[in-house]
Amino acid sequence: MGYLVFRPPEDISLNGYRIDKVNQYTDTIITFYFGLVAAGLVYFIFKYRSRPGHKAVYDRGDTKKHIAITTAVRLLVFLSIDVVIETISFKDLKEAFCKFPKGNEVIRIEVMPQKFAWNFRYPGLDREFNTDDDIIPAQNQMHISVNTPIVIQIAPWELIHSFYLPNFRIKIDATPGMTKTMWFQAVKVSNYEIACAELC
Ligand SMILES: [Cu+2]
Repeated sequence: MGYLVFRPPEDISLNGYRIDKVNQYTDTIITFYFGLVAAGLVYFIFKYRSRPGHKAVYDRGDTKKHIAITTAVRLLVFLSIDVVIETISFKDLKEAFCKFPKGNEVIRIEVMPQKFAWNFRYPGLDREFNTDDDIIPAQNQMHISVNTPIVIQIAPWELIHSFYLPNFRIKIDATPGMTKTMWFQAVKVSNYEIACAELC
């Protein structure tokens, strides 16, 4: 299917293409339906306008025929938008995002939210957070290895914030009282932005 021109930030993650695919499908299908509805509206306004020899009438659209057409369109929209997007999303969750990597090569990082900033903590050699060998880099800096699964957890602090890595297609809300985890993997070496997607 040919997609509309839409240029997301460069994707350098293993599974980011899945997010892009859902976004592109959503953009394409809603643009198609919007175009269809807008064109129909213009066409019918013109066709049934008041003019000499033709009086405009008010129609409640509640005859059996109208209800049948409306139901068919609703069903079509539900099946081609909602059902398709849900199906792709659940497949992505099952095959990638909820399938957390395990093993010694996994790097764990704790993300500690702060107003307008992010702090990070690495567990050190013992692989446990909150021990003497934890490593804390300079503020707003997260260093990761390429081609290595990274599991991040957001500390459940009293702050609303949203951890956003546009180039990895990763976005997690920091929610007071909840420790949230997510994983991703880089496939390219470079420097990328760490953003916040929620005014803190
Ligand atoms: Cu924020």
